Amino acid sequence: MTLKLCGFAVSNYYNKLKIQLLEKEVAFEEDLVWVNPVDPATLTRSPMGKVPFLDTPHGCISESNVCAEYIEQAYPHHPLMPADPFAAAKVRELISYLELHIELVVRQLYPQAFFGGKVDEATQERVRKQLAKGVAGFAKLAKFSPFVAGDTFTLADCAAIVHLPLASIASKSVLGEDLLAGLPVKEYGKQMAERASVQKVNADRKVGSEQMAARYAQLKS
Ligand SMILES: N[C@@H](CCC(=O)N[C@@H](CS)C(=O)NCC(=O)O)C(=O)O
Repeated sequence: MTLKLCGFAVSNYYNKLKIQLLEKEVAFEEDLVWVNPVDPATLTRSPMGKVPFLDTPHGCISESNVCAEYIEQAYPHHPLMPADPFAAAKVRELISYLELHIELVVRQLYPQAFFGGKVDEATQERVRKQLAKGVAGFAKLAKFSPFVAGDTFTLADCAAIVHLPLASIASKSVLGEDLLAGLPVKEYGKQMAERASVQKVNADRKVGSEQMAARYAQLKS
């Protein structure tokens, strides 16, 4: 059985793993799994009903960072984690900052930024403060020289290229201010878009957005 990446192509966490698999040239299939609402059968594969998850010959694995570490260990060719323990910890640190202190914070704005909803003022103000703090912390660690962790493409780039542009767009559109403006998000995005893996993910995301819109229209009717 081939490794299956499960989820949908609009999800940033899904695309993080997809870029990793493409960069490492690991053979994989994609299994389209939606959330909101979650099919009860999905809970047997990903107990929190979240995507992405991996369906491996040994069973399913959820949580994208656990999946990413599994992929690195199970497919050690084209490593995206440094062999040196300290350097590897610095890559994990960058991913944690990106996800805990930027993505999870700004995610609270997504209903208004991307789904036609409204985020109340109190939430906006809370996000503004937390996001400013998270971005300042990440800025102290990120190198962008040219990659997030230094001169080598790592797992931190798989995360940064999917999370940073989204955070920047959501911040600008909901808070009226791009709190990531001090980071070279555009330049970095352009440079990463030269990679075949990122081009594929971006093209598939467009198709995925159309599928998602059609699905919501169907659910409403
Ligand atoms: N910590 C999770 C976050 C994944 C996540 O939030 N996925 C979103 C799609 S981008 C999802 O499944 N949302 C549905 C839900 O939270 O119920 C991971 O790293 O895999």
